[in-house]
Amino acid sequence: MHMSVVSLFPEMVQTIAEFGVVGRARRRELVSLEIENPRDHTDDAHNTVDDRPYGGGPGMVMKVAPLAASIDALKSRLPTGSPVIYLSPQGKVFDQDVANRLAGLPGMILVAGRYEGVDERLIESHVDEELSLGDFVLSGGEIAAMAVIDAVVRLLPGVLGDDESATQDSFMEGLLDCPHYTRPEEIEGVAVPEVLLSGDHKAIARWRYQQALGRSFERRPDLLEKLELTDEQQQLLDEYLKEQRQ
Ligand code: 4H6
Repeated sequence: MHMSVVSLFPEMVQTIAEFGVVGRARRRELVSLEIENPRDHTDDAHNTVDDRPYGGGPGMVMKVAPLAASIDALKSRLPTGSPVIYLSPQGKVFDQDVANRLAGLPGMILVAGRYEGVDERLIESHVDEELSLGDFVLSGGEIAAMAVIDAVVRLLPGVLGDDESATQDSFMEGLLDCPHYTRPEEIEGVAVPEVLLSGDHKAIARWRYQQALGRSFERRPDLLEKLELTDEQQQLLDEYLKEQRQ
């Protein structure tokens, strides 16, 4: 897959993309990453990429021309069918379903905004999709773009080893994860749940699934509403809630 980012801080993007799962995927050439700096697409002496907002007010707005030239340059080098995605608080919410859809594409161009964002006409003329990580504000779009890259790259075939694949379990899909424990068996009087030491793989799988259901119900009821529980799932959840109350 061919990833690319338009950013005024290319070193920031480059550095994040050297580590962990994404860094390894790049070294194995499962993913390519190109970064385009709008400042390299200016023609004035000061390499101006921003200007004052029409209508007045504080802050600056990113100019169309350097961004458009950056996107056009990347488009000429990326496979057709690579959409331009702008990360902003005004976008549709990015979730695992969106990540799965993007993982099926040949590539993408992620546009990271700075200042107060970009001139709206750039969005109209050059952006295919506007995405948001959620209802919070970052100082720039780079970290949001890197979050999208990370979430998508880990879905690509061959990127995660068998050990790392979190959702081998189609069961657990759409639920919060169960709690995890490692050695030692006891820390300051707090023991690992007994079932995890039992060696009973069926009982362990049942407990983990019950924990996932219970925690989802308590912390993210919106996730359970999307699922529509079977009688068996409802029973497991009822048992979890009964045990919590004791
Ligand atoms: C576009 C427009 C994404 C990008 C404005 C980006 C949060 C998210 C940005 C801005 C982002 C998200 C500039 C607005 C700084 C606030 C960069 N913030 N901002 N939720 N910031 O995905 O001021």
